[in-house]
Amino acid sequence: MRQIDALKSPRFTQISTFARLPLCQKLDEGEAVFLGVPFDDATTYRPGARFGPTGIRQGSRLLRPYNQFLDVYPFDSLNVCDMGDVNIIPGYIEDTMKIIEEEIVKIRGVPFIAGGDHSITLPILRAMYKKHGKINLVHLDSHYDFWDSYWGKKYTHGTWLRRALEEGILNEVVQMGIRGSLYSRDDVEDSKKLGVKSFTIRDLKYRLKEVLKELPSGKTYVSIDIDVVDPAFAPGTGTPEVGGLTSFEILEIIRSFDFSIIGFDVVEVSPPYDVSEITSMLAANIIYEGLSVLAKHR
Ligand SMILES: [Mn+2]
Repeated sequence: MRQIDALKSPRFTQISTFARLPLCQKLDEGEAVFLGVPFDDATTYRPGARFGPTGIRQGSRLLRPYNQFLDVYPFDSLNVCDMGDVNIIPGYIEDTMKIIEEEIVKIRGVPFIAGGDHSITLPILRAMYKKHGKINLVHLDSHYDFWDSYWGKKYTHGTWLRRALEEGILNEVVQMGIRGSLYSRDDVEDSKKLGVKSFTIRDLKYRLKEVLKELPSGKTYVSIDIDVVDPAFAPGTGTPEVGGLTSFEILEIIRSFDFSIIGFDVVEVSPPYDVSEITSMLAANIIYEGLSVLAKHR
């Protein structure tokens, strides 16, 4: 009779950590760590991204140790563990940003962060700057996110990139996947004024190889708004835009990354708007590919 080793079989009901990995025991554990930032008070449309870390952990249960496309065992080779969630303060954006920055500075491993809305990327970048000096940013999103303010307020999920540029913490910035209706033609002009290399969804769909040649080398932070993916493949998000990447396309783009990843986030996953965990599973797989790229290139 065949015996089943309960400890070796996948425990699909255990949902407490990313990919069923161990919880980190110390701040300096792991060459890469998973970290949740469950903050969504800076959203302008649908909320719910505060449940992103939980959803992504749940969507990660089926991840297996070996990545056949990059030929790496990311969890083993990076000794990945789950650091838990940052203790944010609901309703207090600036206090929460301070906490996020302080917490991330303390962590030794490369952080792979599950949002949360996109406002969390600003304090993460501040922490990266403290650790590494000026860094490059690769930003996948359907939105520019460099608007100056919303309702006269400087900190929202659509203004973090403008703030980071003003603070002088970024070197090269490449964003891709931009689409959807805009407030005005000025939005397009602003990317040139701000020195951001912006590629639209058409650039990605019609001439991806050329675009990928424009990516920076050296220390680079990757920020992925799940809404860069088409709502057909990622419905659980706060500000969906139709006509986006497929799930296959985004995984292939990440697999092609050929730079040194110093941090990585996937934001704007909103499980209350998700269907059959489709968005959470994709986000978990995006993080898996990011970990695999780090494992391959270190
Ligand atoms: Mn977006």
